[in-house]
Amino acid sequence: METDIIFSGMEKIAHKVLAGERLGMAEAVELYDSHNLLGLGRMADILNQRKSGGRVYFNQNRHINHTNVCVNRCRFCAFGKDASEHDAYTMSLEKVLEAAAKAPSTVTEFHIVGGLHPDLPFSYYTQMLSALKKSYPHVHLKAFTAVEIDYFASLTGLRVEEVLEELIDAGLGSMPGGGAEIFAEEVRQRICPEKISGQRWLDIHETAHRLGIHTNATLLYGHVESSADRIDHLERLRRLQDRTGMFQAFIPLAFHSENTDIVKQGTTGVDDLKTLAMARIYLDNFDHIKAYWIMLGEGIAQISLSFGVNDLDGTVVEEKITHAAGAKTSEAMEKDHLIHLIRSAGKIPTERTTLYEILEAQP
Ligand code: V47
Repeated sequence: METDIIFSGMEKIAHKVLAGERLGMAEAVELYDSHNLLGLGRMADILNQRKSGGRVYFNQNRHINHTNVCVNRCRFCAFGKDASEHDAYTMSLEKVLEAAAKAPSTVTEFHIVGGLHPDLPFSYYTQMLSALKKSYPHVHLKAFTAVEIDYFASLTGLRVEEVLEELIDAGLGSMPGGGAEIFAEEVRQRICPEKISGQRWLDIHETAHRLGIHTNATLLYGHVESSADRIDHLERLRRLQDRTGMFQAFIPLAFHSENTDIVKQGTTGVDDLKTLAMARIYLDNFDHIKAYWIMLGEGIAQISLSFGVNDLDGTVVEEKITHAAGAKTSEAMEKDHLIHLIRSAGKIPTERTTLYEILEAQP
């Protein structure tokens, strides 16, 4: 039977997954380490089809990175700078508004993240959100990673809840998934010793969820971690999602090594596809698995739509973080091209808002 061939060597796990049962960590590592890429992909595709019925979501967004000055100098990051470096920058609020003004009027989301600046006051961030909201009331503000929220709490002496409440009052709509990196303590210590712990990242997302704020989650993979570390990361996210249900999308981030302190070739196409498919299979309580084409390249991002992915991010515009680390992709994609990629993968391009309300489906 065809199913026997495609799931060759992974029949027992395939049976369990397709029956809708949860995988344990040991089984997931076994699956991850198998070389049956098509079997893994087929499982993920079947689950994805059941959840999304062939829809692939995308949104029209613009990234705004207000500063690259950062007191945390993570070893994997080529974006963060000391204030004294020649290419350090910090945008005034006028410059932030100018950047926003360059976005086409069809943009529905600003994705705003930056470094941990030693001198900017918390009012800079609340004023930024208020000013953007005033000029663009219809645009959703997906802003600040848990790492930034933690930093604002230490800047102000406020509790995380209080920081979030002030940001919500100023216009915060949801939080992006950055800063999660890898939760496994030993590996996290090696790649970003100054960053908040994985548990702190999870606690801040839980607090945001309690306040009604949806968030995303990421995993930085392809550096010095093992497949067991990756599954451990997914396990911690799955447990939190069981409690809150407020994560929207999971986005694996493929490590780029140029200008970083970690010497490593980039991830491979097979590893990228396996990671996206594993995420769909393991994170059975996440609705959306997102491919970030900026990091994956257009080709792998498109193929991933048959490996469990139901969301393709996005029009983006002016991506800085991955390009500082050597990304060869362009920094933006036209909506029509996104639609073309999705449609020619046999899927239904579906334009969404940040909160996954459907704006336009194009069968
Ligand atoms: O927080 C930093 C990671 C993140 C590198 O939530 C790197 O919708 C690879 O979080 N190689 C920023 N990754 C991107 C991000 C994101 C992207 C798209 C959508 C969403 C979302 C979130 O990129 C950082 C960090 O985790 N990163 N340096 C690097 N050299």
